[in-house]
Amino acid sequence: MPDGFKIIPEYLSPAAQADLVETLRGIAAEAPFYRPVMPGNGQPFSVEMTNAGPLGWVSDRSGYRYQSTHPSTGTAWPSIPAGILAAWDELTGYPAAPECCLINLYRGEKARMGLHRDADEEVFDAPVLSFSLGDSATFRLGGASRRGPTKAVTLHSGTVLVMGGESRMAYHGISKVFSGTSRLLNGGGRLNLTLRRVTKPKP
Ligand code: MD6
Ligand code: FE
Repeated sequence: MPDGFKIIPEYLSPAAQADLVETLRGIAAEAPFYRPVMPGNGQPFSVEMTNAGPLGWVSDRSGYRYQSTHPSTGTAWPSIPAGILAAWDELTGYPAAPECCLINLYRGEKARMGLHRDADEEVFDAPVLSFSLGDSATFRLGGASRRGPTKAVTLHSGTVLVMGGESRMAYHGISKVFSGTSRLLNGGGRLNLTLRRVTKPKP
């Protein structure tokens, strides 16, 4: 595995996972999950999304970007849960808080996320941190180019992934979600929280 790439299975206890799902229920009540579309062709994502934090990551026909409001309700995104902010401090040691907590919802056998890089931020010196909840999934980690080999890692509920250092700009994606492997979410499926610093911290 590349330098700076770390997987921490069972970082969240079953009780902490249940608490976090409850908190996310509240966030989704304020900022409903919606299905983004691809820039250009407007093809819908197979994953539904919402955000917490001062800046949310969105995609629509005009492109990918960060914005402070929900694209359909027009209101500010809810705050990032306190426990998640504490985990960011503990695991990244970065001297500023994350600004975006992207929340991905995978429902049904066809939900996946193609190979991509997290590259819409202004700064890349902070790691990206991700939390997995619910059904297990296959995470694919590639390298600096979209072509080339990938390694498969299974992410189970409660796992935290750190992509820092050399791995920060690596291609990655979710190739499969294994339906029925967790009972954490009512109705099944998988949630992923991806935390990122977007802007350069003020000195
Ligand atoms: C997912 N994760 O697990 C999608 N990106 O559903 C990501 O795209 C991701 O897990 C950057 C760093 C960690 C991640
Ligand atoms: Fe990503």
